[in-house]
Amino acid sequence: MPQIIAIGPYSDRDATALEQDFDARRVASLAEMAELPEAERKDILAVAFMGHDPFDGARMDLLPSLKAIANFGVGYDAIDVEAASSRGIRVTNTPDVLNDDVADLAVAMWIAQARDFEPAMQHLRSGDWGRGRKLPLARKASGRKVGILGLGRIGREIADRLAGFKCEIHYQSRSRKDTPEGWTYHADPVDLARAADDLFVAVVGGPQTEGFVSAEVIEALGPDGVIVNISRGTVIDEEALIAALESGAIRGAALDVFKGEPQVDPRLIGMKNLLPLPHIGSATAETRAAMGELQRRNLRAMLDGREPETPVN
Ligand code: 8YV
Repeated sequence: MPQIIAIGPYSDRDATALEQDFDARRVASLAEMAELPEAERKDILAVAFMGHDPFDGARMDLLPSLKAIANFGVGYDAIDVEAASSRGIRVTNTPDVLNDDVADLAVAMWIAQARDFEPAMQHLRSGDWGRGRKLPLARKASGRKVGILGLGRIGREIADRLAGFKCEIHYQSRSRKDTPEGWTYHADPVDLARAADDLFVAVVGGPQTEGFVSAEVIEALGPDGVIVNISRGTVIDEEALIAALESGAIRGAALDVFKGEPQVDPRLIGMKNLLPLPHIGSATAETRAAMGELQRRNLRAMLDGREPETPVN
């Protein structure tokens, strides 16, 4: 019976490596794992997990021999780590290897919003440019006051890039960080939004940050502000964001993540002042390869009884 199970939509490369190196059985989702007969679940020692469906205590209990969960991703908000710890299950994630990609994407989305990429492309594709029609002017990106919510590994990479765009850097974090001179710390997210022209959401997901970007934060940003979210959909009060985008209380938003994704609120999909992307922050061949390798090194270490490289608990 299999001892390793790989759960999630792995690339061919990662699927092959998991099958060859670990003799892993593969299933598409936690729901599919739950459907396996007990005889095929009871000896499973480790899960290579990829996805965002809740991996809670009840699902862990379906795998009574489980000792390790190696998550494919830096964010592990889908995994109930407390439930894992109380069952003696080790959890690992894949930090750092994706910082560049996620920060690149955040900055790209911010520029695309400021410079109105979508209407500009539409202007060309529709033939309006060729017909000599006028395109309204966009807005400058460089030199803005930017607020980074969460100056962790990814938030820091975003801030470093924006400093190169001559931006004034403001940030909010649980504690003041060691930063270059001139970066301004704000203890409160509303104060951060008030001080910033645009807001980048880079805090971790999970219950402790749910709705952190509240109606008050969104309003404090003001009618020229853009919100960029590369973290988790749960961090933003999506109802408040939809209301602000509809009323023009903010200029726009660029979201790579959504509440309840991959289902996206249909009101968001149709909005002209929203740039939506289907959670592609880490989705480059190079970074996904590095994430897969780190996941497998963690998995191997846990199976061998060694300390994994990037433990969560
Ligand atoms: C996902 C992510 O891991 O690392 C994270 O936290 O959200 C992404 O990189 C990826 O979408 C696979 O689920």
